[in-house]
Amino acid sequence: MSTTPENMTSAPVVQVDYSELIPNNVELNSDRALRRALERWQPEYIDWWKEMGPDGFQESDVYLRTAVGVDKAGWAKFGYVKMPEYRWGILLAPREEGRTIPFGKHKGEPAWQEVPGEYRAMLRRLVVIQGDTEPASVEQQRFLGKTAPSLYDLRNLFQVNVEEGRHLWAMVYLLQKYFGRDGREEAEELLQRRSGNEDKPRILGAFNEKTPDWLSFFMFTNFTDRDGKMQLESLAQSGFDPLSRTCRFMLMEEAFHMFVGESGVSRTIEQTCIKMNEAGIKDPDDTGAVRALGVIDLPTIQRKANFHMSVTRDLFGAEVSTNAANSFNAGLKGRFQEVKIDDDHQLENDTYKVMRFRDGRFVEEDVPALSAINARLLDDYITDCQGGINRWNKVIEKAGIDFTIRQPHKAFNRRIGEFADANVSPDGEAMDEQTWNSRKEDWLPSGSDLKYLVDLMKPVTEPGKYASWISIPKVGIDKQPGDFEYVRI
Ligand code: BYC
Ligand code: FE
Ligand code: FE
Repeated sequence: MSTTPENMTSAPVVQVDYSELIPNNVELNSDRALRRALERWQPEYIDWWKEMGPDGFQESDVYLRTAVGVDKAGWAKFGYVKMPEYRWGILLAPREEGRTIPFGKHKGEPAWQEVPGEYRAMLRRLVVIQGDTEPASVEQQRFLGKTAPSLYDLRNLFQVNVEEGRHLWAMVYLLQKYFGRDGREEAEELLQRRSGNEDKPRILGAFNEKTPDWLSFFMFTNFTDRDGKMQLESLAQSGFDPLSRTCRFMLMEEAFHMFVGESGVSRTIEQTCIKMNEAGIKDPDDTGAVRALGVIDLPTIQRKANFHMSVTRDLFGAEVSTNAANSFNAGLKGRFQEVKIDDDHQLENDTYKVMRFRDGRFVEEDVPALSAINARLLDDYITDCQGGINRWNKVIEKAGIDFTIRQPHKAFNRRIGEFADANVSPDGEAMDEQTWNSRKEDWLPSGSDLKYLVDLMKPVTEPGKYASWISIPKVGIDKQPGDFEYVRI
């Protein structure tokens, strides 16, 4: 999996100052006001972490990776850490000398080192929305430690959690450094909203859903963290240089989150196939027989994937969006791998084909490319998802089982955008609401699927041992041996 941002330069290693309360490579020492603001926010963050971060395990030693620099070759080190003592730092990718704004109406002008006044509100909104997702995911994953299938998986959960915490730090740094008093207020509010809370929910839909079981966690880190990758990559193109540099470094951490997701689902599928073959079960739809083996049947895995894919697609916003056109035009948020695209990067005269839903039918329409920025990113995302799904299908095929995991139709189960009001099956068949309601349990996890999964999740805490439903990983983290004690509980 190659998810490294393309425009990383191999600049000299900028060592991080660890004598500081807040490790950083942004010369925090020389900016007293910012330093004070961050040092005031830090204890509130720790309170939030203790209240809403992983339930239990706060005193355990966890074998974690900590970012210690921004050089591609050696940016992280491994060691046992108690999570509340993790060194959440502020790390920006090296500044590229002479960087210019790569797209939009300011294309070619020097990249902004300060917030451009006319775009302040738009920029702040993007940073706040990005920042809000990071603690939200930690909150969603809060109880999973209690049912981890192994110490290896438990450690990976915590690694993802502390890094999402660091991503929150990254956005809070931008808010506090560049947005003055309202930035500080936004930083406070990022610690006050709560995933799934009726009165003060997180901003985007998918981040208020539950992550009740480990298959959800793996689907989330594969599909939803992948939205994170796409969005960060688009923000990494930004003409606002501090945002670009922050996102470029975040992307280096993001690759591991998707690894956890893709390999987690893959190991789940593999174990199902192994057990089916051992028991001589050929029919993947024989749910009762498959579940009796203590593994997750493939149709349930497909339904879980359907749920996470559709909910995550909503995170791209409306396919046709003036917000997206404005932030592209302003040079704040680009397209996926903007600098690699061969066009004028201004799009004033271009169109993009968008699938729309008109009078109960799907039609392709040419839409002004600027308005279709979200549609294009969603298309890129769907392409990006397919690679991992193909690898899952190889596992099934190798086991000789007749089943294929598929991406549902773009319009399936959507709440935002073009298809929000449509009722569409995974195969793309439009229907009335009543029919949808009577059939949706064929396509989305049912109450009994979820109950089966929750009942199946029993913690395994002996080093080198794994729950019945998941296979053993091929290699350890940091090349550790199979019986390594990743978490000392
Ligand atoms: N839920 O023109 P529209 C990650 C709102 S994940 C609720 O359609 P726009 C991570 C929208 O806010 C990456 N509301 O959309 C992953 C707007 O409301 P207001 C997170 C929604 O603005 C795993 C209205 O609908 N980063 O990092 O073009 C673990 C109309 O907006 C939703 C970003 O998303 C929704 N799903 O695009 C940890 C990047 N969708 O303002 C972390 C920053 C839309 O009119 N955000 N609305 O009241 C953006 O670029 C854009 O805000 C969006 C929406 C792509 C999200
Ligand atoms: Fe993140
Ligand atoms: Fe992530």
